[in-house]
Amino acid sequence: MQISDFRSDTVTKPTDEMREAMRNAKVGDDVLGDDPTVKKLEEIAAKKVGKEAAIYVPSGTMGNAIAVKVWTNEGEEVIVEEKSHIYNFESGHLAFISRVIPRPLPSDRGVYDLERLKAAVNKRKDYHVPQPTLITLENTHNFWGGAVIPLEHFKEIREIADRKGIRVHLDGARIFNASIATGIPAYEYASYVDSIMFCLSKGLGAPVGSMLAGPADFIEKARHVRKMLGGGMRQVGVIAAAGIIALQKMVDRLSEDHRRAKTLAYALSEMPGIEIDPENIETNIIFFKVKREDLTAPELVEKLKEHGVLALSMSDEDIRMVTHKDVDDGDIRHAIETFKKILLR
Ligand code: TLP
Repeated sequence: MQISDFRSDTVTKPTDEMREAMRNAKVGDDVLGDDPTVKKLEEIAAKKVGKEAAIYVPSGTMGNAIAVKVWTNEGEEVIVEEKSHIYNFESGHLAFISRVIPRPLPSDRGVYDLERLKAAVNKRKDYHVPQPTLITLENTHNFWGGAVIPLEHFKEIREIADRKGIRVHLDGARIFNASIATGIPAYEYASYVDSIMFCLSKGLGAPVGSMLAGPADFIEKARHVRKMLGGGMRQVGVIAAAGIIALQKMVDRLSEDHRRAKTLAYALSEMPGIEIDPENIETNIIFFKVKREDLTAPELVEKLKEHGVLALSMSDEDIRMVTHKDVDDGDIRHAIETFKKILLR
């Protein structure tokens, strides 16, 4: 049976070129600072996003957790978007590791309401009141269906943060999807934030790892926190080698994933009992609602699976499908035909 896996872009397998680079990677003990492949990856990554330095971390979650830990003191407030990954889907590290108070704010597709944001930032200086010291942003925004945050919004947030002297951290797990969708280089988005985390192991196809980039002294502190969290790895050039290929060779092809997501979204918009606005699909993530008497989202996911189409149900009504390098036009046709079989009966 043909298996078409739309659960996430994290399911992508390393390319042959990556495996070859991994086999031949020059390695050393990275905790002692002498893995040349990791050093090279960190230099390339910092340059890509226009920051002084970068550090290789095992996961996006660890990258975000380190950033919050370095920028904040316990008891301070961190502003998060209410559907953001850092707030909802990272096992509560804001509270557990950094001991900060998340202040969730509503948004329009990941774009904060500026008045609400200003009010949250301009808190009364009073010893009763926890003070915000960090604003977080997510681009593209996962649970807003891969929405791209406009560059203009980055400028507005920078201004608000600067007026109060507070930091901005970008969860840019899929920053290159945003960049390919808009033509705006990743370093331009990153120029408005103090730190950025981005993933190598999602659409870019590397097997493991994310990068955290920012000012050199921030990255020095990040090295200490990474070690504390058990993220210091030894001959890790073996996987960093795949990360280098991810950054150098796998960015431009993301446009194919975006095209396929659009095709799938338009087809879904014509199915009975499926709610989706295909115009909103800007990158590689599709969320849609199942509004049928006879079928919940988890039940539909089960039926899809019987035909080899894998998707994730996110609630009783919501399904997420993600396109990536390991699903091609044939997989899109397979998915559309399967939806028809199930829904047009
Ligand atoms: N996202 C995963 C799941 O956790 C949902 C996925 O399949 O999309 N920021 C954003 C915006 C993310 O989407 C993710 C992972 C992370 C951070 C965390 O990255 P990892 O999984 O490497 O810890």
